[in-house]
Parts: sequence; C-alpha cells; structure tokens
Amino acid sequence: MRLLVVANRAPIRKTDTGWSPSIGGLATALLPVLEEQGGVWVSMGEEPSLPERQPYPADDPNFHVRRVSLTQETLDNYYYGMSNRVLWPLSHYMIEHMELNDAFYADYRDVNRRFADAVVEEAQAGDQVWVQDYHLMLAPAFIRTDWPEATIGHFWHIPWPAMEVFRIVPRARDLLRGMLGCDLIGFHVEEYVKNFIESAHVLLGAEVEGNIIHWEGREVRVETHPLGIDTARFQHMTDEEETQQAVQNLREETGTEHLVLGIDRMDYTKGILKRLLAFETFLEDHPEAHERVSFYQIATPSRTKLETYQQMKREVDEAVGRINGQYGTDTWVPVHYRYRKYTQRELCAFYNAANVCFITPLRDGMNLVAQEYVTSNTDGVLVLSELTGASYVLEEAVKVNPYDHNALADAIRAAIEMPRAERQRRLDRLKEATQRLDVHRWANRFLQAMDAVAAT
Ligand code: GDG
Repeated sequence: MRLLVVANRAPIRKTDTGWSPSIGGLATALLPVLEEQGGVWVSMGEEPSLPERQPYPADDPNFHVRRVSLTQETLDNYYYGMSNRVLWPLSHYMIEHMELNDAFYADYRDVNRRFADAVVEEAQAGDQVWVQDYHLMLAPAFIRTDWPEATIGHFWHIPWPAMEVFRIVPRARDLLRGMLGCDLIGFHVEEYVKNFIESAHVLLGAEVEGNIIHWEGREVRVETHPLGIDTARFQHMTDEEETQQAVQNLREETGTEHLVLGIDRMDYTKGILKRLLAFETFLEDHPEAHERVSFYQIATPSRTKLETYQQMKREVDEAVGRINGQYGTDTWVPVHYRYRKYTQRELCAFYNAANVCFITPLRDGMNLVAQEYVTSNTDGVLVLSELTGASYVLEEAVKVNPYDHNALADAIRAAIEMPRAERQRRLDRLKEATQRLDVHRWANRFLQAMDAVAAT
C-alpha cells in the first residue's frame, strides 16, 4: 500500500554533493516507510527552479517528491500569515500575537486547495494519505470531496487549544470542517484530543462517542500519538569520538562546575526571555553560585521576517548583555548566548556536556529537545515546563510553571543540588520513556491505526 505524505516542507534538501534527506524527525521517520512502500511526498516548492516531480533517490527511485509552487505573495500570506501569525499564536494561547487579515485566509485556503489537487492527481487506488500539521487544516476536506473513498490521516504537531480559545479565530468552523475530512486525527497528548473533540462538538454540533466524532455519515477517530525522536541516531552520534572530543572542549572552554543548557528555535512560545530573567534572579540570590554555574542558551534563528520575532530577539539580546555586564568577570561568562544554527553532532555535544537542561516553553505541543537531552546525557537533570506535551510523557522531569519566576529560579538551584542517586534514577526512567516514544515506533503506530481505519 503506497503512502502519500502531505507536509509543508520537502523531506530532501540540496547539498554540495547532491540531494540528501532532511535532518528533521519527520523525514527520518517517514522516508524509510516511503522507500519501502513507495508513494509520494507532496510539499511546498521552495524555489521556482525546482522540478514539480522529483524521483528519489535519483539512481534507484522508490518514491517521488511533488512540489506545489507558490508565488512570494501567496507564500507570505499562507505561511508567514495564516499559519504563523494566526494559527501558531492561537494554538499556543498567545492571542496578543495574532494578526488577522482576510488575505491570509484566502491564500491559506487556496494553497490547501492546491495541495489537495496535487494529492488527488497523484492518487492510486488503495493509497493512504497522511497530512501533517497546522499549515494544512483545510486540505483533508478538499481531498475528501474529490476522492470520497480515500483513507486520510492528519497529525497535528502543536497544542490544540481549549475550545473557548480556538473559537476566537474567524472561520473556526470552516477550519474544523477541513480537519473533519480525515478518518484519523492524531495529537501528542490527551489534553489536545479532548480540546479538539470539544471544539467539534460545541462549534459544529458534531455527535461524539468516546474518541469518535460522527461527521457527514463518516467516523473520525481522534487519538493520542506522542511523537518521539530517533533515539538510536542520537545515542550513536553522542558516543562517537568526534562528539566526545567536542564535549571535552566545551567543558574546558566553559570552565565552570555546572553547565545549564537551553536549546530552542528563537520563538516567543519557548519562554527564553523569562528563563534568562530567572537565571538573573538565581545569580542575584546565590552569590555562592558565581563562577561555578554557566548558562548556555542556543537560540536558532526562526521566522526572522516577522516583526514579533525580531522584537523578541532584541529583548533577549538586551537581557543577556545586562546579565553578563552585571555579573561577568575576567574569568567567567554567566550566559553564553549563541544565535545561530548548529549541526546535530554539535547539539549532541551540548546535550552530553550539560548537567542541567532548562526547557521552559510557555506552551509547546511536545518539545523534542527534552527527549534529545535525555537520550544524549548520562547523569543530568531535566527541568521541564509543565505547559509542554513532553511534561505528560516525561514524568520524572523536574516540572515547573514557566510563568512562575521564583519557581524557575528555584528549579535551577534544585537541579544543581540534586543528589547523584536521584539524578540517576530519574534519568534512567526518562530514557525508558523516550525509547517508548521513538519516532520510528510513532510512525508505525500511526500507520497501523490508519490500516485499522481503512479496514472498517
Ligand atoms: C514543533 C512543535 C513539537 C534546534 N536548533 C537546532 C536544531 N534544532 C532541532 C532540535 C529539535 C527541533 O529542532 C526542535 O523541536 P521542538 O520539538 O523542540 O520544537 P518545534 O520546532 O517548535 O517543533 C513541537 C515538534 O513540532 C514535533 O511535533 O515537539 O512542540 O512546536 O529536533 O534538535 N537542529 C539543528 N541545529 C540547530 O541549531 N540541526
């Protein structure tokens, strides 16, 4: 049975030596399935010069990439507009960042229509369709209209907010109808499943029975499928000599007993500024920690075209400057701040070297960085925001409310002082939990659920 993956981004990228798989978890999980079963990956065309259909791998293709090419204006409205200035802040309960504009929705609808057309054009009898994420809410219903017998799944990677928040967005009902074109909808955790079902029930009057929504004579199953990482890849990469050499260099360069780490896309949902302010208070309250603790914040550039992201970067830059100016000495840099992208191997070195990972998003669908840290570290402490999907599945993390300034500052102290036996016990359990979520298992579980739906 072939698989048609429908996702905003393509799973392959051009390198100096030709085309190779993208590094992200989704490509890692789904490319082996496509290679085995055959199929198509429908994505946005990154550049007009790229072919509409590209067989892959070129020498012995077993699937192809189908690109939907967009003009700059359409891309701006669909991606930077509706996706990232409306649905992203809405789903993360940050409605103050929402910017409403009719053109955003019009182009979002148009792009979803074009993705759906591409899917229907590519379709062969028996194919299964798996749509990804908030960029493509309307595509499932468009596909359903043109191809009624299709088996369609959707995985939503970010939080689904409470119904009372979701209903704020204009055309909330149309967006929901789009999603209900599916047979199966997956979320990371139960909270989002419940929120989605309530949204469909209250806003559309859909009849609900357990986790099944009855809609237009069909059944739509809504399930929890928590996403994990490629654990073997992270373990392997961490153990390699080159990485271990980098770990040693990092520890020597940092020169402090404790290394606290944050790694995030530079995004207002990740709580980077509040985290820095908590570190500042920690330093103020604990002079004995000076010269003994360093905080590494890696913030990867993201959505840099948007003013809110530029503004946030300015605030982070300023906080780092103030903290280092106030507390730094000739021999100690309190905050090592890096606004750049690293290789995955370099990330593994940071994960391995840090004895505390401080992950405090204000909301996060899952948060894979937490799982990557747990996998690549051997005796550290994970401090984790309770407003992440990960906090439901990584029970042994030290949980904090990311809005509670004093609790955040205190969590740094607690993590640093945690006795070795407790650290080890927690980390062992966290590693087990992360293994269970492994991205390959996640993909298999979701595809099995699609098979079950197709068989009914
Ligand atoms: C969305 C949801 C959900 C980061 N910096 C670099 C780099 N990264 C990689 C990390 C990690 C990924 O990016 C970030 O994943 P997260 O899960 O933390 O966050 P989002 O990007 O917001 O992802 C989220 C996820 O989708 C999956 O469903 O968990 O809740 O918001 O893998 O390692 N990778 C490289 N260089 C960097 O500098 N190579």
